[in-house]
Amino acid sequence: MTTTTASPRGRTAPETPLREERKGREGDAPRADSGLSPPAAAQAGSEGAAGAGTADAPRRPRLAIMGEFSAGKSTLCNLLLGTAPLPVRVTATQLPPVWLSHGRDAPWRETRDGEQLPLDPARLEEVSLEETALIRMFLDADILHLCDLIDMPGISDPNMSPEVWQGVLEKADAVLWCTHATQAWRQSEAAVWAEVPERVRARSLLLITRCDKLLSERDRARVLQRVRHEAGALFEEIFPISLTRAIEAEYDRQQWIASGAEAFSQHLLDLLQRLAAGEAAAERSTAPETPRVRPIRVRPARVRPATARPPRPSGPPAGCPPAALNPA
Ligand SMILES: Nc1nc2c(ncn2[C@@H]2O[C@H](COP(=O)(O)OP(=O)(O)OP(=O)(O)O)[C@@H](O)[C@H]2O)c(=O)[nH]1
Ligand SMILES: [Mg+2]
Repeated sequence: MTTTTASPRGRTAPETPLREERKGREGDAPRADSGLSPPAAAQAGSEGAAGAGTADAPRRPRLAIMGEFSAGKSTLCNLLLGTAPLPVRVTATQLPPVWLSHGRDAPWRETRDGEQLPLDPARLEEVSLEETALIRMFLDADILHLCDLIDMPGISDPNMSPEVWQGVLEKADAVLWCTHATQAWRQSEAAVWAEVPERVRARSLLLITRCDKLLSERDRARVLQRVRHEAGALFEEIFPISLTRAIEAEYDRQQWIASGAEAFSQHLLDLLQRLAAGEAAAERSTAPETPRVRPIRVRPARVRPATARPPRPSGPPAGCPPAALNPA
């Protein structure tokens, strides 16, 4: 992970990602590395704090990762990030929403009272659920050039009041919903999904995770058919995937494709470009000057330990999966 260790001072900020929609104007935004503490940078609308682009670009699309506990939400986030800053466990992690943006600022958490306090990323799981509404983290990850990722708590977590994730969801542009293959698309999931605004639902993706747990092709086909029947109309697209096999695949193209990651990541890239174009169009309708949308290319990403990330090679070796996400 590439966050810095500078500690922000605790303070109360009137404008935060959680409580106030960012207007998407970057002309007044200082750079994320401007030396402001993270809360101050957030108030000023820095790149890292608000998922914004450069001074002439609209803010980045925001993807919320949702689903039942242990559905693979954090595993998916780590796969997309190509590193592993988020804890992945068999049992529920019971973390508040974790909002990840591009940048190098130190992480912080926002209390339910709106106070922003410094946070030790190595002690993420010690964060008090009762007191904390949101965690903000900043990474120098390729995917975060294209979008912000928000790793949400499990929808049925009894310790997490729905208001917490509902407040964050209001800020999202689309959702990547993870559902366990072995118990896919339960009533509890459908009930929560019905509460999500149509604006978000229409461009969201459903991932049937843990497909490696379905042992026969026949079982996989059956589950996919049922989920398509029950939820096909509720999502833009549905993808069966094994997240663990996608992570293990690294540059093994055949395993990457077989895991389902290829089809999903190609669609995700397309979705992000459409979301970015939509943001740009919204900007054009209100701003006098036309903002630019960053062009993106496809290049592989791999999951590496958060603490020991080697330098990215200048180019992928022959035969690597051209599927994961990387900006130009
Ligand atoms: N076999 C298999 N295991 C998976 C897959 N995706 C995730 N897991 C495992 O499922 C467990 C839970 O994964 P997490 O990513 O922590 O799930 P989560 O949805 O973030 O869980 P909470 O944050 O607790 O709600 C971990 O042991 C993962 O390794 C998958 O595709 N296949
Ligand atoms: Mg998790």
